[in-house]
Amino acid sequence: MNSERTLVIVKPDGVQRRLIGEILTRIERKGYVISSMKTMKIEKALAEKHYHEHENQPFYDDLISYITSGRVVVAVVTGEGCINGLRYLMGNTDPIKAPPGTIRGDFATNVTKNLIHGSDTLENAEREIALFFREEDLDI
Ligand code: DAT
Ligand code: MG
Repeated sequence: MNSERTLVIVKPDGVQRRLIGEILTRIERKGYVISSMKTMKIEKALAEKHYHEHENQPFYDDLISYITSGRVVVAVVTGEGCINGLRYLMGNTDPIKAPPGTIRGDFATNVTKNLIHGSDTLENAEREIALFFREEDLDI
């Protein structure tokens, strides 16, 4: 099985609640590698590109104002099957439906403040990684 890469964002409430370590520990414990990482505040234009597929959704404005509301951690995570594997670690988008043992199931109650982003497909992973990182900075 080929190694994959995916984009992870610890969202603003994850940073504010001091859950960066907890979340990254779970990703590493699973066996994935955090191969590039930075903290930043996402500007509105970048948030809109990242979430463009949701632009017609009723929750879009809340989503953009939330993801731009504070510092985040952005990371490229690599490993065998890590795109879907990370989605399992995250749990359902709505934390109420995310079982205990998942990041959202253990630490979140609110669908907007659901702590973590992980790419959902290979295409989106590559698209999102290119929004946040320069390829030459990943090639280490
Ligand atoms: P995910 O983050 O699990 O990939 P998504 O891509 O469908 O979920 O949606 C992106 C984000 O938008 C999600 O993390 C939180 C917000 N969101 C999704 N569905 C929502 C809803 N029904 N009400 C409010 N916010 C929602
Ligand atoms: Mg998504």
